[in-house]
Amino acid sequence: MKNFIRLILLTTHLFIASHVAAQTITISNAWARATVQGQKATGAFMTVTSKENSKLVAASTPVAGIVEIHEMKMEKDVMKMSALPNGLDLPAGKAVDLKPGGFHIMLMDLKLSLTKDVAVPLTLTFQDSSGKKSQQVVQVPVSVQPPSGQGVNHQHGDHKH
Ligand SMILES: [Cu+2]
Repeated sequence: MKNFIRLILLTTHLFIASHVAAQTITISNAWARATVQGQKATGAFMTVTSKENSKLVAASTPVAGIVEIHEMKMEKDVMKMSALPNGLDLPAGKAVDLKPGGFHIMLMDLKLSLTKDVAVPLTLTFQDSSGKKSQQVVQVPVSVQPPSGQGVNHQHGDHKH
């Protein structure tokens, strides 16, 4: 009986801890681009707002062998993308957009095709200014087009893989 009560307390504690983390960092408009058969990589996009200075330092999902946080930018008229070695800065209170043509979460070594209307669980690891890490799991819907209201004018951002 004692163990049972302890288990309840522990579960409650975990619940509160994850609830606090969810309030500090808000994720909206998440989506991942659908893939065709044989395609090994795609991008996931979202808007991330942190109440305190924080960083997105890592991401993972069971559907991809490698997940990296990427930046895409023009370099001498050529679109280039590269991994952010120190993660993505999330300044306090600022909505940071991950969208086609800009920052994105790169899913590589895909284990299966991402067909539209399924959702992919994505675990995001954040690090606050004191170095403390926290994780948040987001269910990312797979879509062919960005959801309405996000990045619709950025069609040039398609990845060439
Ligand atoms: Cu990329």
